[in-house]
Amino acid sequence: MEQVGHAPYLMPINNCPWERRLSMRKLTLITAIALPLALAACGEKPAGENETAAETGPVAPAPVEELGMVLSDAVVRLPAVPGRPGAAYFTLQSKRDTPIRIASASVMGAGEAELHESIVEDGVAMMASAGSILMEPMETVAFAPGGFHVMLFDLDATLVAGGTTDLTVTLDNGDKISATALVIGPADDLPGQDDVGAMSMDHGEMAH
Ligand SMILES: [Cu+2]
Repeated sequence: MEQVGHAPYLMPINNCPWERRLSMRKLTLITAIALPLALAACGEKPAGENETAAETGPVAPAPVEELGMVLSDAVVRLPAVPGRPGAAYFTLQSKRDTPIRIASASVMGAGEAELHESIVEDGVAMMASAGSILMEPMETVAFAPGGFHVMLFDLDATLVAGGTTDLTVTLDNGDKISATALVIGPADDLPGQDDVGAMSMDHGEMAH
């Protein structure tokens, strides 16, 4: 039986410069998103949330539902320094009535991809391999800055900001769910991120 859970290595988050920067940017990002939502909630634009969000940043590709799973908000963020790793984020919703595990993820144009989790140990932000990630029936798991993310290595030149690529999530039973991922630059905001960060952290404790 394959061991799951955290791999025995940790790296300082400053090996992951976009993560460190993103944690500082999160407040700015939340403010930028909360404001238009608050305005929309005032009744100014009854059904215009998506349009409002689109005006402030890139538009997330449509969700894909396959095999009882809904994959949405797939984004690939390019590194600030070419040659360094990039990161991928997405939201996966299970509509299954049995638990499943996310075993791996891959991105077209990235030579390698690892499931990582940002954590804080002794007050220091670190990241570690996330192993395989349990999804309970009907659970939604967000891969977002500050929590789970996919680290992408060996990015090729086909990945350019403003373009798209394919992101595939593989479950532990071999099922694969693919969606179009938006490629954004290192300084671009993630589209559609009004529920990121802290809320994804409760999936972090894997009792193994
Ligand atoms: Cu990482």
